Order: sequence, then structure tokens, then C-alpha cells
Amino acid sequence: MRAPHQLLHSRTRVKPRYALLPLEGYPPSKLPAWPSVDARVLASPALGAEFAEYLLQVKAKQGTTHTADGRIETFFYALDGEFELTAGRGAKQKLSAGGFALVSPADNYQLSCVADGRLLMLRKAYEPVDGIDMPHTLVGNERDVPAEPFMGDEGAKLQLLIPDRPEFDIAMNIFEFAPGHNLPYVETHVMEHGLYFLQGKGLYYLDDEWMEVEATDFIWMGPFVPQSFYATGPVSSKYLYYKNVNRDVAL
Ligand code: UGY
Ligand code: MN
Repeated sequence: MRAPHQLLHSRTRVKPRYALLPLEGYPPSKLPAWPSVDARVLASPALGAEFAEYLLQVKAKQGTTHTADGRIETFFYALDGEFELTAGRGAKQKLSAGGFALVSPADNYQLSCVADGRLLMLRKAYEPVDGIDMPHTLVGNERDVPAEPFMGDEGAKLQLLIPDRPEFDIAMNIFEFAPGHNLPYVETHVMEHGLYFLQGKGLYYLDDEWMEVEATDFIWMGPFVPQSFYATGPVSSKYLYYKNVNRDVAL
């Protein structure tokens, strides 16, 4: 943390189509559903996003109780610490580092913290489609999800935490790049991203500029923002990102 008398340089960028938020400058606030928990809203409609994403710093015995509204689905990913989740009529499940859950809009849930830790939470209005059933709650851990080379590059591995099936309108993926590896092109697409940088550092291309990024940064990428990435090292770079998928354009 910078001493108060030092110069105020910042990598923070908030633009109409993207945002880079290094968390060092982001003070926590409180949410009614998470009593006493330090919460940072990383993305929301106020930024331009069509979803909400949060970083929650949770202490043992803190947590939340949620009543299903049939509309909002919620994704959790444990960065560290230990949590217990009960969703719908399912059994109590443990979430520790790398553990994740996508809770169906149809399920009540209770989440409590057993050992202090950080949780990423993402909320989105589920987009129903006639003839496709809403998915059930899904719980897993990244260590059980296969990592596939991206477009043939063994140094760029992609894990899909949520199956790519029509009932799911959300992808939550982990990308890991060995030092020196990169996304193979500047991609531009209708889907948006909420990206949390888990490990390492590198250069992110957003719109028309290269920017330095590192672990704990958050990036929002709106629809059609040109984007790419180089991992610089010395350790591999790893990020978890949200993407809206498997739905047509609403007109
Ligand atoms: O899935 C994606 O769109 C991914 N290749 N984007 C990204 O990493 N910025
Ligand atoms: Mn992308």
C-alpha cells in the first residue's frame, strides 16, 4: 500500500466500453444480504454491465441466507478460506479454494463461512428459452475440470467450469497462460466479460490500448470491445472470466 504523501499514480481506467479496476484503490462497502461482510461491487449496470459481480471478504461465522425469486442465478467461486453452501434441497457442500457453485434461480440458499476467506460472486438475470428447462444448481471444484489447449497452444489452457449446454446462459472459464503465451488474436464479440485476475501478470489489450495487469485486478469488457492478452511471467497467468453465452440477441 502506498504511503499517503506519495504521488497518486493509478492504473484504474473506467471507459464507456471497458473498465480496469486494480483493487488497491477500491474501498469496501456493506450489503444488506451479507451482514458485516466487506464487499466490493466490481461490475454493475452503473458501469455498463448487464450483470453484477462482487468480491466479498468474509470472516468465519459470517454469510447469507437467500430466498429464491425464480429470476436471478448466482455464481460463487472461493479464492481462499472455507465455506459451506446449502442450495435447494441439496446436501450441505464445502467450498474451499477453487470451489465453485452456480445456484439456480429456483433455489433458496444458505452460505456460511467456516474459515476466513474471499469469495467472488456473480449475479445475473437468467434468460429463459421456450422448450429448454432451467438448469439445476451445480457445485464443483476447478481441480476436477479438464484444462484443454486453446486453439492448439499447449501454453494456453482453458477450463469451462459450467458445461457448454443450451440450458446454461453463462460461461465461467479459467484461462491459464504460461509466460510468453498469449491469446492468438485480437478478438471482438457480442458477449461481455467480467474478469478477475487470479495469478501472475501481463498485458491486456482493451479497445485500442495495451495495459499492464496483475493478480487481484478486475476487468469489465463490454460487448464488441476488442481484446487480447500476453502473459509476461515469471509465473503463469491465470484469470477467471464470465461470459454470457447460448442466447440470441434480444431485439
Ligand atoms: O472466451 C473468450 O471470449 C476469451 N477468449 N476472451 C478473453 O480471454 N478475453
Ligand atoms: Mn473474449
